[in-house]
Amino acid sequence: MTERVVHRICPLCEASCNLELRVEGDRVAAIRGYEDDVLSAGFICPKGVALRDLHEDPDRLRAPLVKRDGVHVEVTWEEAFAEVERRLPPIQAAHGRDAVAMVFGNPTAHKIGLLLYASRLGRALATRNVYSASTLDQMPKQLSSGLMFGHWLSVPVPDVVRTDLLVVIGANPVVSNGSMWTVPDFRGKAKAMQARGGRLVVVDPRRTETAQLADRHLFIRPGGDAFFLLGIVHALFAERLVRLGRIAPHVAGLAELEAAVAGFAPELVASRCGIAADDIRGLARELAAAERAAVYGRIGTCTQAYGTLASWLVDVINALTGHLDEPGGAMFPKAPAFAANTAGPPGRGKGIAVGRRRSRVGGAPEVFGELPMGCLAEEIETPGEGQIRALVTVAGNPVLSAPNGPRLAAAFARLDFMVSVDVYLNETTRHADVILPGLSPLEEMHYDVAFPQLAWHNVARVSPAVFAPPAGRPAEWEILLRLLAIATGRGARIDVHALDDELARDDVARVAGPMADAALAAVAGRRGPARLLDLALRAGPYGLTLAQLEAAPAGLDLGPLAPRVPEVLRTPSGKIELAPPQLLEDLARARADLAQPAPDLVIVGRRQLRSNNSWMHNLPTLAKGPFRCTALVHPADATRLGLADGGRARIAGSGRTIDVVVEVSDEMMPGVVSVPHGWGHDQPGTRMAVAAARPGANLNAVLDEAARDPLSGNAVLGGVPITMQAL
Ligand SMILES: Nc1nc2c(c(=O)[nH]1)N[C@H]1C(S)=C(S)[C@@H](COP(=O)(O)OP(=O)(O)OC[C@H]3O[C@@H](n4cnc5c(=O)[nH]c(N)nc54)[C@H](O)[C@@H]3O)O[C@H]1N2
Ligand SMILES: Nc1nc2c(c(=O)[nH]1)N[C@H]1C(S)=C(S)[C@@H](COP(=O)(O)OP(=O)(O)OC[C@H]3O[C@@H](n4cnc5c(=O)[nH]c(N)nc54)[C@H](O)[C@@H]3O)O[C@H]1N2
Ligand code: SF4
Ligand SMILES: [Mo]
Repeated sequence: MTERVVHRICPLCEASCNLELRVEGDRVAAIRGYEDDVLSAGFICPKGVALRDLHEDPDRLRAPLVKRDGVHVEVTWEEAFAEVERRLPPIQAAHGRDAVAMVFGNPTAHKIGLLLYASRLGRALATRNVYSASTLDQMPKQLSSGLMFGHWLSVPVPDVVRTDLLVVIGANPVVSNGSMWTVPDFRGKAKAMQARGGRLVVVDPRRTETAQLADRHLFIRPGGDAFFLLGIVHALFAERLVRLGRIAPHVAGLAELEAAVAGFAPELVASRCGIAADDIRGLARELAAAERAAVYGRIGTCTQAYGTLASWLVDVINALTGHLDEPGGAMFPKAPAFAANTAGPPGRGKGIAVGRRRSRVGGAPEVFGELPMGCLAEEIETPGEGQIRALVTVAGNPVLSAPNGPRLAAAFARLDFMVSVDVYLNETTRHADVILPGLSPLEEMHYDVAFPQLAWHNVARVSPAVFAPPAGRPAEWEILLRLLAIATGRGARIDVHALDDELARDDVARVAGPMADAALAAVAGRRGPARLLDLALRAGPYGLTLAQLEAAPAGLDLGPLAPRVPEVLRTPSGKIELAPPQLLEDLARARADLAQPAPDLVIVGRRQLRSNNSWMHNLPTLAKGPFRCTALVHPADATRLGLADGGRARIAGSGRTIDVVVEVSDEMMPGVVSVPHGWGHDQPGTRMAVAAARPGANLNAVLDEAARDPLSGNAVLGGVPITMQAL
């Protein structure tokens, strides 16, 4: 048997670790971290090891399924596409383009074929009904970054290897391995910071794994972040601690900002956020005094009613304390390809637009081309012009990942047609009439389109496929192109490679004009995502080629993060907008809410090392060990409510209930319960034997799909009032 060692970037989370695989014949014998990698330097987590389980999982779909008489049966690819062609175009013809909706899930962001080609399909469908995990996740951060810096992905990240003070709010990177921040081995980097005298401060309603590593942990009342951060901004102004430093000439709105935070002194916000005024002032002074410091906020600061305000204030504080765009502060990575903030004339741009259209039923504004996931069910259920009658899902499981999943499941069941590009028959895809499975990640090349734009260090890395795809199996980009051909009336039998040539030619002609032929000739011999990548690398800020990346399996080191203001900006003013009018207006909502008393009991989410949202509970190496879908309850709450450790309890919220196992823990802030999301694998008609053996409960069943941050449309997933009683 031939044995070989190959390298492959892990597609499972944003850390993007490069892994070393020992391969024997057509089997993976072992997986470990690749020590020479320029970004991840040997780091790996249990999910990376589980890539082998994923590759081998007998439940992972390898052939398309079509639902016949309520049961999913295997069919050929021709039959599957013929079924789509028989059913989708008539719905478009009878009811218009908006009658077909698209849902993109999290893995779309991790696979170049899905990301580049699902957006092609979305454009071709030309529907207003586009939904994604972004409005369950980071849309507030993208919106605040867009308003401040001019582009949706111009998001500053902590320069962790040079900072002396890192404040982490609503994130648990020791477990999640970082998000909107590509930072493999966060723990090692945090410890190195502490070893050189730096401090880690964590603000979280749970004493998380990251908080346990911290020099200081502050409990915060869920949903209180905007108030806490406003208190810091107020203190910075009131105590004359503001110093913009080098970016001063590039900043607009300082006076407006100072006026707008007038009513938010630390003493006034303290009870709303659950953090004492002295602690707020103390942190403001510490940040202002630190030579190098960065504030980082993540999903806890986004998935709440003031997500956009909180996301904005994080970067406002970085700017006011002289730490934005400075080494050791919050900096903008410079990606080798696909980054809008390296394209076009530097320093100024069109900025972003929101609300170009509104959702039909709820009137929610479009943000970054999408409508809030919380609007999807009502758009399917409500009759009238523009009602959704057909759905295309790509790598998404909203029945478990979106608030009020049960309502979504019922809505999916009444669609005229649903097609899912997905690798499992799960809680969402069981409603699909056709399921089209992609390849195993190990059978595809890999390049991270988004994450080099968010990485702790500038790098360029690509991985070739580890195994050749099985004969007759299309790649996901080919599946998506065939769907595109069906949706645009060109038929299921189209030559997808000719179509790909045509689309690539159109793209290049748009950006390269008369140089298009030369640009295409340079990448002749490439097709699909690899061609688009080669074109993007060549047009990128380092002028690289795909061949150069292929020749460097450990990656190309493009250097530490470097200051980019003003070149990175794409705002119409050419300035960093510290006080966007939409955000100042939204402060009125916060002001009116200042006196809101804390509910008796609220629920928040929790990520776990051996889990990945809703879809990796079927992999044996991850699923083994103690049952993890537990509700963490503070001892005082447990006593008050008569809950016993290990006992069962019923959680009621938003008019629905789930039953959970209680784990009494003083990690929790009193009055806050923590339950992981992505569980609830007890639906009939799914095919995930390992997950079904220990299904857990769906946290999102007790959350409210109508609760949103009105600016970004992002779902409120934390701080939701619940009641709990022993069973
Ligand atoms: N209450 C609560 N809810 C949450 C969160 C929370 O913190 N609390 N977090 C939210 C966040 S941040 C996110 S990102 C979402 C995630 O929610 P989703 O976007 O729904 O993503 P996953 O749950 O990861 O489900 C991934 C889907 O993609 C499929 N899949 C896996 N690999 C592939 C592949 O290679 N190709 C294809 N085509 N399909 C694949 C899986 O089978 C599954 O159906 O959940 C959100 N929901
Ligand atoms: N192992 C593992 N890794 C993952 C994932 C996974 O499911 N498993 N999911 C991936 C995905 S899709 C994402 S988006 C990232 C997310 O990455 P992180 O943002 O690091 O996500 P969490 O670990 O959920 O951390 C969120 C923290 O916010 C806290 N919190 C809840 N409500 C509030 C609040 O109102 N204010 C504050 N300040 N804190 C609050 C929670 O207690 C929790 O500790 O992780 C990714 N990585
Ligand atoms: S940290 Fe993320 S990228 Fe790294 S091995 Fe684990 S899942 Fe894969
Ligand atoms: Mo996410």
